[in-house]
Amino acid sequence: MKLIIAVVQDQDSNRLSKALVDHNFRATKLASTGGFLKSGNTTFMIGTEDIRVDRALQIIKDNCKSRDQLVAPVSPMGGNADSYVPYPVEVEVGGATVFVLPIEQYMHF
Ligand code: 2BA
Ligand code: 2BA
Repeated sequence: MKLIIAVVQDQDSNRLSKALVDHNFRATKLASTGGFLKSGNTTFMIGTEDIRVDRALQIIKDNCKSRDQLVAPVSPMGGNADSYVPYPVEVEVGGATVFVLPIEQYMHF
């Protein structure tokens, strides 16, 4: 079995959740925060059999869009003025950042 960890944008999380259920995948959703933008995103944990991993990845791909997001400048007060960017910067976020990990044991008590 594998554990798929997928960080997706909040806007895509309901659609992805529904698609996973529709395709009979079990999943857990966690509310998370991006280290860079410091805004909310959603982390899915999906435990599944090896042969179904590709299908799960395709569902994630089909349901998560990439979007441009503006990063507001943060005041250098108390921070490092060297890295201060005085104007908003656009970054491309997503569709999804995905990790696939081996599961040593899967138990359900
Ligand atoms: P954030 O950390 O809020 O990052 C949002 C977007 O900002 C990233 O989109 C990327 O385009 C940009 N970005 C992030 N760190 C950067 C940096 N050090 N320099 C320049 N630009 C940077 P994505 O790459 O699509 O990532 C979306 C979210 O996925 C991230 O939100 C983070 O929560 C997660 N993520 C991405 N890569 C990860 C990794 N290697 N490990 C753990 N989480 C990761
Ligand atoms: P939920 O996804 O809210 O699922 C609650 C219960 O609904 C499950 O109990 C199971 O009895 C049923 N269920 C869920 N998905 C189903 C499906 N596709 N088809 C038929 N029945 C389904 P548990 O199996 O005890 O799971 C409790 C919670 O543990 C789940 O909450 C989920 O958050 C997590 N979970 C279970 N299996 C997982 C997996 N393979 N990967 C990630 N999270 C899992």
